Amino acid sequence: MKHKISRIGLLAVVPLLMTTIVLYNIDEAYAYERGATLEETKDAFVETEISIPNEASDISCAESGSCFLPGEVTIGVGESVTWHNDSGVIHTVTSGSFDDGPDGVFDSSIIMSGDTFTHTFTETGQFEYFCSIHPWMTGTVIVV
Ligand SMILES: [Cu+2]
Repeated sequence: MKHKISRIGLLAVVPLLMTTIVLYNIDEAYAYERGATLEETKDAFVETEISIPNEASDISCAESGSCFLPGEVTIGVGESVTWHNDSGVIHTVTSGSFDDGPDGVFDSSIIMSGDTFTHTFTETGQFEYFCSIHPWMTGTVIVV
């Protein structure tokens, strides 16, 4: 019985180890291919997630700050933010403000229910955004 357990353990560990080694090498190869270090390449894959919840289409989310969850994120240069439309209705993620209009940094156009939008931030700064369908929906991405 003891033998059986260790053999099963080995069967599980060996493929896992091999997968890890293969994945690490793919990462490294990809980094070199782009002329970047492995660290720089890993940084580029850091992704921050923001949820658009069902409550977003109700104006009261503005008071509780829950139109985008979280409403404010801080990321590093070169990192990405992905917005998930977890609600049952359409939204947009548009940089700028409803009063001043889109500033052209990013604009998802319509995000269908269940879909996502990703933007990679290549410069530092504070980026305000809103939903062009529900103007009370606002959020901030701070890039340092
Ligand atoms: Cu919206």
